[in-house]
Amino acid sequence: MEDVSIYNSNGKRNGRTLDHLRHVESMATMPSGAGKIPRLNAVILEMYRRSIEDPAGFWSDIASEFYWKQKWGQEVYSENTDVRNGTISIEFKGGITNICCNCLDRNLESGISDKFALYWEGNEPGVDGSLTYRQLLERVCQLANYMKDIAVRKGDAVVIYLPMLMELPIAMLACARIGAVHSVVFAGFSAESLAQRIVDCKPKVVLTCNAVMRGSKIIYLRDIVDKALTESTGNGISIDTCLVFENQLAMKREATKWHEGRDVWWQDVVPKYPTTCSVEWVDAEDPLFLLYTSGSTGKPKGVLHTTGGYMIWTATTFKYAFDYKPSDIYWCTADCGWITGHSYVSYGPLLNGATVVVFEGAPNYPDSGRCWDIVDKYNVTIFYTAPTLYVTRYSRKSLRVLGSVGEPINPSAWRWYYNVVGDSRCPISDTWWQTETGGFMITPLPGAWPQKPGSATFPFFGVQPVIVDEKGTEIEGQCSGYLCVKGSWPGAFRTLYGDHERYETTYFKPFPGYYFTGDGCSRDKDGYHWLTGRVDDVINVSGHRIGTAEVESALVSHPQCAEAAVVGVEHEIKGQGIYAFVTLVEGVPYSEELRKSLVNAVRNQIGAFAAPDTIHWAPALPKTRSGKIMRRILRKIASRQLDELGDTSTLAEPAVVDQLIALGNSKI
Ligand code: 6R9
Repeated sequence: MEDVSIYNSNGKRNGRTLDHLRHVESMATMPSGAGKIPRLNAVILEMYRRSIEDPAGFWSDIASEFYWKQKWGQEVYSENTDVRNGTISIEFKGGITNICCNCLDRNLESGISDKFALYWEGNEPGVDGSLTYRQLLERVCQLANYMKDIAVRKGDAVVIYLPMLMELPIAMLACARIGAVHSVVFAGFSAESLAQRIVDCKPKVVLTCNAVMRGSKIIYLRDIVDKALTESTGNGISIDTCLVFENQLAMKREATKWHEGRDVWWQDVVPKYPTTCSVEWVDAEDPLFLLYTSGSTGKPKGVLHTTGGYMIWTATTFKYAFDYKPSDIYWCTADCGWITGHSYVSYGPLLNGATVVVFEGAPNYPDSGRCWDIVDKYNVTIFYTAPTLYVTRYSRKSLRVLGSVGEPINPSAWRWYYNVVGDSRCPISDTWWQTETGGFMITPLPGAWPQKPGSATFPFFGVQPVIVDEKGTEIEGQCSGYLCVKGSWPGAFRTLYGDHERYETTYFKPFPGYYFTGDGCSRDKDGYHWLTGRVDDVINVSGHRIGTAEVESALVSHPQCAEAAVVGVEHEIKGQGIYAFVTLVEGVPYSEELRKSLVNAVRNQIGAFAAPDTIHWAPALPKTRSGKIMRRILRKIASRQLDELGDTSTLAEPAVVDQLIALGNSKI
């Protein structure tokens, strides 16, 4: 291994040292418990080195394994000077391809047409289904043909509001096949949130189903869409077609409310279409999808991903971070309504020809052993979930690799996952990434280097994470600060839909020259990365990203709420819980009823998953003299770290703090 140098002659590239990997090299030559760490380390390190020193060559080689109608030009780079201060972005410029063709047609040609693409496990145990690669392609083509017939064209937006039925990945792939831009809205979002997204992206068609069972509860999705469409019409958006899948397990069509002329039963039209459909070839930089995510202001951001880079990124990260082998059975518990479901239920695994378990239900229904029953039933070998998933019981024999995502996993949870679930056999890939990054950014690669419980370890190929201080100066060695990324990577989002300025301000202005992640991070003496959570006003509840501003605006829309401030607090099960300080309109008394109605306002405007766990009545909020709410203090009060309130002297009315503490104690 001594022959492998991970540096160029001066140990630098473009002024950047590979210091954060220097120690890994030394570890690779160190005897470990199991003797020398395998040769793989050196191979991986060499790949990483090349990905940084020769990104064009590195990504071109990988991209060549995919189908391109026309190859990209000489350079995979493009100068994106206006946004990134000259930083290159990796775009496969000039390439023409289609991601659906790469997920399906290309894999079929490689001879896996009868391999299972999807195993579907319904809400009720015993209710299931499956599709081979060939069958999946046929379903996708039928829906694609239908959409073409109702004049959905390349570049048109399609909103998908579906639960985890097989029709959800089918719908995504069908859009991709015809060059339409899908925007999946998590089926837990309320009508108002759905309407907001519809108004923003103006889809040609909305795809949904009549209802779904979530645990023992029924949710009438079509009626939610109906309400959202009525609201959208009020905002000047008219949608001609709403395609409704009849989800018979939840509700028969006879019982479904209907908007004649607009609503169309999926089963009445789609199966009539041919099972082949030509591919719409798109430019590598043509948009693939929009996914709305929370930011630090009230309005959700339409994160836009394009085709070529995203395809290469999700495929490659999936393959390496999960050490994917063709015989694996892979299950990711995320819903396709979030980025994890886009990249690691649909695209990443299907691009690799993997067999994917799609689970409709809730992890604790009918009981908390459900997840492990599913692992056993399908012999799942790679299991990818959020640390807050409610899991008990014991190890499962089939498991080989475990993944974690969504929030920092604390060392004791890590050990539990490793020892109990993985039987101390399975490496854990703690994958740090974001909606914006398209795929994994910092993650262990199984077996490549020693793990540390709770650390996401090192960057994926091509990623250069940097930690900066308040002034934006890069800090070397052991340190903690703001996590940024230098340079670009293929899976990077390209803009915020309709608001490129916000894209620049949010991500590239805070620390000029870098992409700012919004996360805090520390690096230990061995160079391992430890994510410490968001440093902005975004909270992570059970792996769902929620902007405090969104919850606040839902609360203040309540006629009796004068002001609200929301912070995240540690929560045993959800990772973070939502803690809301609420000031009522003058003269309105506190009451349990009012508390409930405030929580309902959030449920109705965002969705049940964003409902506050605690409402803390606040006669007033602590503000600076310029009127800014001091969230730092509110966070301390919420987590009862009262001896850590810090300097309160800059407050306009310091007494407010004591009042809040007193009220918190009385637990109203
Ligand atoms: C993939 C996803 C992104 C935010 C991100 C960070 C947190 C995700 C993490 C993690 C620590 C991990 N996050 N993975 N924190 N360790 N392995 O979750 O995307 O919904 O956009 O959330 O989630 O705070 O900034 P998204």
